[in-house]
Amino acid sequence: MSKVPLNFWEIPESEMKNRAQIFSSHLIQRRSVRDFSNRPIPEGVLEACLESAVTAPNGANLQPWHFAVIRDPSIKKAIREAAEEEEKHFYNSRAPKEWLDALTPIGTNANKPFLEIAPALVAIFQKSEITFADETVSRTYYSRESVGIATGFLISSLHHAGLATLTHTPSPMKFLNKILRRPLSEKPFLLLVVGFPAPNCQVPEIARLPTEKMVEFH
Ligand code: IYR
Repeated sequence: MSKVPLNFWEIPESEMKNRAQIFSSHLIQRRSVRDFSNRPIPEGVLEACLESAVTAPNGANLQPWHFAVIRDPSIKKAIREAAEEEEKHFYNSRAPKEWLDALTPIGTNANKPFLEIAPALVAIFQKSEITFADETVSRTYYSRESVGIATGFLISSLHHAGLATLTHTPSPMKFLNKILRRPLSEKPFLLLVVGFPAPNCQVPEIARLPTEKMVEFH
């Protein structure tokens, strides 16, 4: 394989810690939002954030992801109806009691009005195979890790751009293949709800563990 020089973005050492702290002080403000406004997303913002998402490191550079952006109200409605159907089963029978107990402080239930109210949903698919331009097919590698990292990039970019998100995972999510006409070789990974919070939006009062409880240095 031919190689090209790395275009490394050198930051003066005296600025590095400050930059890291500014970044974390902004990321710390991110919260999952469940009460969305129908305020439209300014043009080009979501598109630019998707440009960031697809830069994620990924297995063998096969880029094993597909992002379906849904703004059409009739498709959002179909997704809400299908998701609520699955969620009803989850909350009424499928979820073990410990799981429901863990969710009590968050206050979630089977109603998902935000799937219709928020201006955009991004359905993220994990590809098990890739078809190249010459129509040959390759399996993908580390696709779950790759898609997870790309989703993290997307969530961070959207937050940085001034938008709120919710990582929504109705289970199972097969209905997304049907509604969005994606092949079965693509597994729905996550449904990201994107928009502005509703005026006076409230979020659960949660505490994050002290960082030193989760990080160690050797
Ligand atoms: N998918 C369900 C349940 C749910 C699960 C977890 I883990 C959460 O952090 C939040 C909700 C729902 O969306 O309601």
